[in-house]
Amino acid sequence: MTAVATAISAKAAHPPQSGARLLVSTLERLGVEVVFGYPGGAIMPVYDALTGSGLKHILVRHEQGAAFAADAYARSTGKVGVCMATSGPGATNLITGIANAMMDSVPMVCITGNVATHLMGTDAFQEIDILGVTLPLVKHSWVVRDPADVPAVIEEAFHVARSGRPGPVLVDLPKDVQVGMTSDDFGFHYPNAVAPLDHAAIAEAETLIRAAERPLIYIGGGVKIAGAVEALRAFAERTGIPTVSTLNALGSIRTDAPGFLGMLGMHGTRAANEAVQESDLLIVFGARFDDRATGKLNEFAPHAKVVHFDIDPAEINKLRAVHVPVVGDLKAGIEALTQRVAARPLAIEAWAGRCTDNARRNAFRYDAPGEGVYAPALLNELSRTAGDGFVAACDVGQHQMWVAQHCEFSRPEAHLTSGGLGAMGYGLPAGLGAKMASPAAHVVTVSGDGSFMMNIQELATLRRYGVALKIVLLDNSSLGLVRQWQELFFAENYSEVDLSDNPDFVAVAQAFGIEAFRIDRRDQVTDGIARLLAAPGPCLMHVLIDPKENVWPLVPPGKSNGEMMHDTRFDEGDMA
Ligand SMILES: Cc1ncc(C[n+]2csc(CCOP(=O)(O)OP(=O)(O)O)c2C)c(N)n1
Repeated sequence: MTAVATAISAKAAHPPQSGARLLVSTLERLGVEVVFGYPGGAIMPVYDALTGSGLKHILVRHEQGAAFAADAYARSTGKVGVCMATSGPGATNLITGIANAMMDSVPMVCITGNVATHLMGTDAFQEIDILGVTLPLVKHSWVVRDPADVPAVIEEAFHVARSGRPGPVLVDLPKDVQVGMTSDDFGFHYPNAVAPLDHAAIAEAETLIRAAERPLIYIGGGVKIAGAVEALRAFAERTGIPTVSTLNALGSIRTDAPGFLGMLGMHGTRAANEAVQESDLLIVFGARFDDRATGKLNEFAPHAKVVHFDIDPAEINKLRAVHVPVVGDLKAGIEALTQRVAARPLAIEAWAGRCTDNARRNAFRYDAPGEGVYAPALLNELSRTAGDGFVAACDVGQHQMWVAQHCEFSRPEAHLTSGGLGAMGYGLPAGLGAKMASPAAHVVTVSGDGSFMMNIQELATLRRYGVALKIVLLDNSSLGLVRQWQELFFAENYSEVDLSDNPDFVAVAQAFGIEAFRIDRRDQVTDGIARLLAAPGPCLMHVLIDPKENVWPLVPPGKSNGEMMHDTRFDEGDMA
C-alpha cells in the first residue's frame, strides 16, 4: 500500500478486478462521458477494459490533439477533461497540451500508461519518466503502484484538478498495475473546505473604491473559472465602473455591454489601455498581470492602487504590489463587494463617460480599402451571423488576435484560446472538443495556415465521428504574426516565414472527406459564412487574405501600454 492508503476513508470488498477495469469503473462513477486518447503498448490493458464501458473514447490522430480536445471540452462544459496516452512518445506528445492547461488553469486529468514497475528506471522500451518530465507543468501527479489504489488516486486526481485554482494532473499507470488484480475498492472522500470570506478586506476594498476618482475593473480568466460571471456583470452594472478584460476573460462581460472597453494589452483597444494608464484604482478579479496584458510592468497603470481578488494566494503581489488582497472564492467576494458598494452610488460619471466616449471614438473600423477579404470584417460578420450560439476555437497568430478584437462574445465559454502558452495547433482539436461538448452551438475553429498544419490530422477525427465543426482558415501564405514583427522590429528581414508553397487546403480537406470551399474576395464573404454555418457536417472555408495585413493596435515589445502603434491608413484618410 502506498501513502494514499492513509487518506482512505472507506473500504469495501469486491470480486477481484484488474487495475485497468477499476480505472474505467471509477471514471464511469465520476460521471466522465468522453475520453480523448490514443493507444499503445503500455496502456493496452486500459484500452481492453474500455470495450463495453459507458465511456465514449474519441480516437484522435495525435496525442497533442487528445490533450487540446480534452482542454477545450473542459473549458466548454466546466467539467474535468480527460485524455490518455501510452508511455514514452505517447506521453511526451501530451506535454504541450498539459502545459497549455496549466497556463490557463484548465482542469484536466491525463492518464498515461507506463512500463511495468520492475522495469521503471531501466531505459526499457518506450520508457519515459513522465512524472519527472511533467513535474513543473502539473498541479500534482501520481504513479500508481498498487491496483487497489486506482480508485482513490483517480478520485483524488479529479478533486485536485478542479478544486481551488484548477489545472492539469497526471496519473501514471505502470502496466503491471493495470493488469494486477485486487478485490479492494477504496473510496476517497474530501472535505469541501471553502475559505471564509475576508469581510475586513472587502471593507477595505470598499474604502479604496469610494476614495477613487478613476476606478477600473480588470478581469481575468478566473471570473469564468469561479462561476462568477453573473456576479461580475451585476457589480459592473450596479457600480457603473468601466471594465477591461484579458484575452482569457473575453465574453465574461458581453462585448456590447455599456462600460466595457475591450481587451487590454499588446493587441488591446486604445480605450482599454488608455483607461488602465489613467486609472487611479484597479479592481482586479481573477487575473494574473500577464506581460501580454501589462506591457512594460513598471509603467503599467502608474497611478493606480490595486485591489486584487484571487483564489490563488501565489498571485497576490507576484508581479504588482497589491494594496488590498482578497484571497478566496471570487463569486462570494464579488457579491459581498457589490452589496457594500452598490448601496451608495459612486461619483464617477465623468470618468465613466470619458472612457466610453474614448471607446466610441476609437472603435474598430471595417472599411479597409480594396476588394480582397479584410479578415477583421469577416470575423466580425461571422460572430454576428452566428449570434449567441457562436463559439470560436482559435489557433495562435494574427488571426487569434483578430478574433479577440473583432468577434462579439456573449459568454466566456464562447472564446477558446491558448492564452497563456500561445500554442499553435490548438484550434482544430479544441474545436473538436468544444463541438462535442456543445453540439448545438456554432463552433468555429479560426486558424492560420501555419497553425492549421500543426494538427491538421484531426480532420480525420472530425470525419470519423461526424463532428460538424466549422473551420475558417485565414491563409496569408505566411507565419503572419512573426512576419509582422519582422516587418516592424527586424528591419523587414523576412526570415523563414514564407508559406507560399502551402498545399491546396481545399483538396486536403476533401481528401479527409471534409466539405471545403475557397473565397478570395470580400463580396464572397456573406455567402461564404452562410454556406459554412449551414453545412450539415464538418466544413472548411479557405480564405485567402492579404499577406501584408497587420494586427493593430500594437504595443511594441518592452514598451508601456500607453505607447500603442496603430493603423496609419486611417490617419491618412486612405480608407474608403
Ligand atoms: C507551437 C508554436 N510554435 C511557434 C510559435 C510562434 N508563433 C507565434 S504566432 C506564429 C505564426 C502563426 O502563423 P499562422 O498560424 O499562419 O497565423 P497568422 O499569424 O498568419 O494569422 C508563430 C510561428 C507558437 N506560438 N507556437
